[in-house]
Amino acid sequence: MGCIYYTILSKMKRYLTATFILIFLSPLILRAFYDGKIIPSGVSPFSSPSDFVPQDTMLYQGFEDTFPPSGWDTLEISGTQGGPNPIPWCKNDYYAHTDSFSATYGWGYNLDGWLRILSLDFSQVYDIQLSFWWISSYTWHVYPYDNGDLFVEVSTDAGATWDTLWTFGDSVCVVGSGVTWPWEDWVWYQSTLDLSEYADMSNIYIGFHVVADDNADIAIDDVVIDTASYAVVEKETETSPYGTPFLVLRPNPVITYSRISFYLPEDIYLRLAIYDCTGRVVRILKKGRTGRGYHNIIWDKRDEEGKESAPGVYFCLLTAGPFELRKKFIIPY
Ligand SMILES: [Ca+2]
Ligand SMILES: [Ca+2]
Repeated sequence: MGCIYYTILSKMKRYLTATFILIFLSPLILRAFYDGKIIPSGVSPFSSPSDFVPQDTMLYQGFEDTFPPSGWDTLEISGTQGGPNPIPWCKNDYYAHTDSFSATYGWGYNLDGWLRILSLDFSQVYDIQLSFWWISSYTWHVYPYDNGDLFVEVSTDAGATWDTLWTFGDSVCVVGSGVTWPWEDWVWYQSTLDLSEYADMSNIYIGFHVVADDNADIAIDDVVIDTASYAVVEKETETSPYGTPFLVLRPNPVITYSRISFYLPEDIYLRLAIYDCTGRVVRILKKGRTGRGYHNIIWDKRDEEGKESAPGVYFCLLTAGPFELRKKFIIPY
């Protein structure tokens, strides 16, 4: 009798064990063999999620707190103060556009002074817009005098060389009835500059640069950098319902190369890139305006330097306007 009970219990145990394996472990087993390759445990896609957090405003500065603000500096090449307001760039309450303070640069002689934003990281963003408010005197900077300018300049080599993107304008209008000047003395203006050409780059410097002699005070306030980012959405689309984009990567696992195919329902700005499992960009395959329809790109496992990518888990990410598509793939050992 005891023997029978033992046999039944033993069978039940085995049955229960098998049931346990089927119910609890099968999703894990299936997942492990997903894509035909065991995924190393503990590898989480995009282990640096902050790299991929959607970001609309990368920077806002109203000059209300510490000066220079954290991540900014001032650089005075030359200059002699002319009036009551100090040089170089500092925080003052004379000309605030919003709240109490702005960044100001007093008038003077032989002026060459910078207020710089240091080391901006545009490597994960696109559609970069810099906007800022500025105020000064048309009379002293343009007409009838032409005693100086404010420039906005951008450096991609940590301040060694600069591209001038903007100045507040030196065009002279005929002053008279019915003719307005391009800008007025001591009126706040907002200017917006497109910095999208610096997308995918890091360590970008932006300089507000005064070059002047016997000029007028200059102030800036409410500096904003707006971007669109390559936010990852949990979405993998294999099928191609017409009117929605899709992304396919075959073969996967990638042995020697893979063909990346995608469909765009409209003519759109896109970025197609390969990332490793830490979120690092391995290779940017395509960037720029791309026509509606089907596209194919062959990827040869190589990174930007031409080096073959190591075995592991990777992602192909397509960002196109409102669409973000992601494909996980593997380079096997
Ligand atoms: Ca302010
Ligand atoms: Ca000028």
